[in-house]
Amino acid sequence: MRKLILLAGLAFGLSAWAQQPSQGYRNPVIPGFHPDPSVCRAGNDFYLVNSSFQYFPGVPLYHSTDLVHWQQIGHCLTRPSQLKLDGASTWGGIYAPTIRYNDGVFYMITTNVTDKGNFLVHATDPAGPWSEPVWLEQGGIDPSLYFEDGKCWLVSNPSDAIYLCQIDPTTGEQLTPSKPIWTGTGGRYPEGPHIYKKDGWYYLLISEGGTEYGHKVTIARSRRIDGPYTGNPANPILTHINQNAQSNPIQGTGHADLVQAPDGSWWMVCLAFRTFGSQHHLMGRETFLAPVRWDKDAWPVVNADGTISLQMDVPTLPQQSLPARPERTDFDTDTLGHEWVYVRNYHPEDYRLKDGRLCLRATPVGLETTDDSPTLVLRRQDLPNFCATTSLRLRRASAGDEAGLTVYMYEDAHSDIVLRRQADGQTGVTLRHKMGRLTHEEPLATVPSDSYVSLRVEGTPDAYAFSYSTDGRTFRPLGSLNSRYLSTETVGGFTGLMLGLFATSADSSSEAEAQFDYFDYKEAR
Ligand code: 6LW
Repeated sequence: MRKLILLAGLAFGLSAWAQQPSQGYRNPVIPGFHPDPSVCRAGNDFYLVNSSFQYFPGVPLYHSTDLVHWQQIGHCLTRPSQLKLDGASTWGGIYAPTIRYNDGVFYMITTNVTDKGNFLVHATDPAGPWSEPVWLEQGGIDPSLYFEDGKCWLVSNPSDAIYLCQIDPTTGEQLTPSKPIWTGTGGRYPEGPHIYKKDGWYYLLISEGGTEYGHKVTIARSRRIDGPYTGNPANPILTHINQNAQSNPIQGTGHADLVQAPDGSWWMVCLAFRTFGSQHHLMGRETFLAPVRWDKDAWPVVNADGTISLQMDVPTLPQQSLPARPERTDFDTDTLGHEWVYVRNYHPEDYRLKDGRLCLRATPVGLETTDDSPTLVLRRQDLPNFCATTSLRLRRASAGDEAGLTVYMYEDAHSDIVLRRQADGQTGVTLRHKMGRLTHEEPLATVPSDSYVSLRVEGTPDAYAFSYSTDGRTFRPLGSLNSRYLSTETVGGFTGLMLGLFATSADSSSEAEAQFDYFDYKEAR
């Protein structure tokens, strides 16, 4: 009997050991507005890029060794000669990029819908510098590259099909006619194609259904790169449009890319959005990770049932956590971190870091115009619950000059806490909401001119609450906004909410400058 108990104990112990909780991870792996992820591997390192639309620099670039923890190492498009964003809005500028590594060279290919369409840049060091654009002939969006035997193939979607051609990636010259190779399984907008080769098959991964709630990932294969391609009978391989994901807070799963780790395991990165309460989302499309089972000669299976979750209890590569992000930006460095971006073709001369302050020159370009680039520097909202605070003063301001803190989706959708110089020399603080043709402003409160005033926004999935303080301790409420009014479901667009610091002048003769002492951004619970 004792032996039996011992044996049973051993069996229990062994099975508990076999079911050791894996390291697991949380999705999204890159939170906040990070759509259209594409990933490649070089040795033990993974690199990932996202689309960036109207923002400069363009195409954020991340590095990881475990696919779970990603650190931004820069952007691919950092010079005006690589990125023209005249008039670009949330539907303009840079669409889905692809990153590939071949023979010691990194390639990033993308579309600037506001410029001449598809182009690639290349670099030997992914941290840059990246080359000048090499413009390509084949149109459509979501270009991707596939390299084999010294040849370089390009796929994109010039019409409602995926087209393939061979190119010279150095000159951009198209070497073969564009050929349609697959239209997908009938979902609208077949897009986001990537080609991989495995077990003698060419696999063509695409997305269909549009980048909203009906999004899905499908796959086809062929023995020849130019087809004919046969769809997987089990398509879609990832979607949340089905019953098994109807209550999942993650929706819109699509636009995926596959990568194989050094240990042979396969992984998928994709975009999706996190819905809150009444089915709205605020932080744009984010980057998610899923394990993929891909047996020899078989079709790939994403996370067993083609859905993903916030908490992923699966084995991962050995995880390397990153240092915690500082909550305070003191502006005591020579340059801003990679997380800060500008809108359109920005004017570097309007931004100065000096004596621990970020100084913004007020110009007559308002936040609501697409004609030019306002003095506005932003970072992504990547926490559902946060508190952001800044402290600023207006210098040399005339009547109507203003500066402040904005919760910004794009020029037609933002809420701003504004510090404004009045005609009588006093300074007012107010809250202004801009929703398309509707502008609403709360009554002004008066604050001391020339001294620092703290402005704060606290965000939850339901509301943004705005307040100010003249002593940095006691905050007085200015008002709040139901977050739904700034959500993608309400205002549309391809981007997500950003937190921005801005300065605008009433006329071009103004010499006003806003001096920001710090920017705090912390998780609130
Ligand atoms: C992108 C397309 C898409 O180019 O949305 O989600 C477009 N997929 O593939 C803009 O991000």
